[in-house]
Amino acid sequence: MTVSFRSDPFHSGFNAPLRFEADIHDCEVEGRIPEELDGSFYRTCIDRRYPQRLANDIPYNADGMIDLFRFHNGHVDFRTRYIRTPRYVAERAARRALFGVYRNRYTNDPSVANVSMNTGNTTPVVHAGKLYCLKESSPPMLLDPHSLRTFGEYDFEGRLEAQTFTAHPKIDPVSGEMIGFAYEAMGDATDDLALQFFDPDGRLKREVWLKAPLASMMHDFAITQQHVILPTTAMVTSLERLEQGLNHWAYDRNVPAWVGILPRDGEAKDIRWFKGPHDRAMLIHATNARTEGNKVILDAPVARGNFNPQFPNLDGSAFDDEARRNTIRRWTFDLSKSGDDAWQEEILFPEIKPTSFSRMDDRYLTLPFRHSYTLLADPTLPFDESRGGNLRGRINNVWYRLDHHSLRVDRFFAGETHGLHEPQFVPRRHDAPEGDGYLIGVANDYAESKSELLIADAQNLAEGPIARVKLPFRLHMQVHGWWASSRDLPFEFDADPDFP
Ligand code: V55
Ligand code: FE
Repeated sequence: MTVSFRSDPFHSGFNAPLRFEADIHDCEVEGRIPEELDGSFYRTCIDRRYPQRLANDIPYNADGMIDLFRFHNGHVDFRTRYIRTPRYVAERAARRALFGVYRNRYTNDPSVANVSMNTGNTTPVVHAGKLYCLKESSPPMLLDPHSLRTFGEYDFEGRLEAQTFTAHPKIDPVSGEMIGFAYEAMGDATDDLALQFFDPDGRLKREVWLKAPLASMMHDFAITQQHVILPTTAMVTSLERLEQGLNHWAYDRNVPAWVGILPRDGEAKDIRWFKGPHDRAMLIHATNARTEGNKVILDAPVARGNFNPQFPNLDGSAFDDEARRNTIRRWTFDLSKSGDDAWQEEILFPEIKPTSFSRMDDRYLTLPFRHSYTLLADPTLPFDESRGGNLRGRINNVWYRLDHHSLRVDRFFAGETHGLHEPQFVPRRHDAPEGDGYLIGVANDYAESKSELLIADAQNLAEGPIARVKLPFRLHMQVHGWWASSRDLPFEFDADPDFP
């Protein structure tokens, strides 16, 4: 069987798989990289090693790759590696795809019936010196944070009982603890949830089991200093769907959005489920939350309906492009009112329709904060179609800094042949005030078919990039990124003999 991606419209053009691994010592740079940038920028990406086995598979099921941009003394080294998941290893040995459609074990080749479906393709997270590459349907993949070598699937020294682990665990910047959760925690279509609490040294010290009101996608959650917030979505599944060989999720417009709130030191009986209207509560990523007295306040981009055309509507209706668009909302849950399971909603930036990508200065997670950073498509900004192709209006081309106090908006435009991935905020120093630092992230240059990492002054986005790290090839599609400063993750910059 030959390897060909020709019949695959998604994995073509700029999104064609890389299928190679690279090390670049001392990347080419335009402009000047601030010496304050000292640390590691990781990004997990999708990059199919083999053409998909079945036509109804989706990009979320592609193999995971991890990129590392390592900053020190104004220089940057780059490295990328496939994540050696058990699935990757099995397919590499067979020289073909053995796994079928997204999160559906009934569509896999019988030879891999007992092999993990983990792709690790969603988020890189560094905690207590360990690098995890996460997929919400599996345990973490553990990697060496320097060489990017894969150690394997990781169950926290046997302490993780849940079968899954979120792609979006949270690190409490005050205590250094990590909190994670699992949905479908006892396997496909189960309504079991588990919360995991880690000490600052990365040890899983407590797992709390709960029941969800329904088995639904729960891609992200939020924490405050006192509470854990667990939003369900109307993306539903069932064993019948899976047995029929269908995609894991369908969007059910009739399901209410439930949001569970539990004290961080609570037990299963302490959870309180709030109920919102399904039709305006598709939360994929949370920005930040805090507890003020009896109130829990959550800011997040939220859409009205199905967020991704790769998941069908359960009632067979056509995908609604308008309903997928987010607005930034503030949800206030009043814990003092018993018997009232609704919450208050305020739309902070009614004119702005961002993607669900939403980041902030992570040192202020759980705390009062001012700015968030988001990725958008702004079709009114120029795009040079003669050089970049017919992508005008179809790509994310701008980062916004949103001021959640003054409602002011600042914009970063990458250029008229460029698209952008999720931005990453990096503080100027570990003790700099909130928002004082850099916004960094990868851009696609569609004219050159190459990628670059852009660096902006987060307090002066309109000025454009202050430096560009130029790669001599294009990179793959990022899902999420992560910054680990050299204080949190020390490294020896020039010690690795594997660099050319
Ligand atoms: C998301 C992404 C995933 C996934 C489930 O953006 C949800 C949401 C890249 O994989 O498996
Ligand atoms: Fe995500």
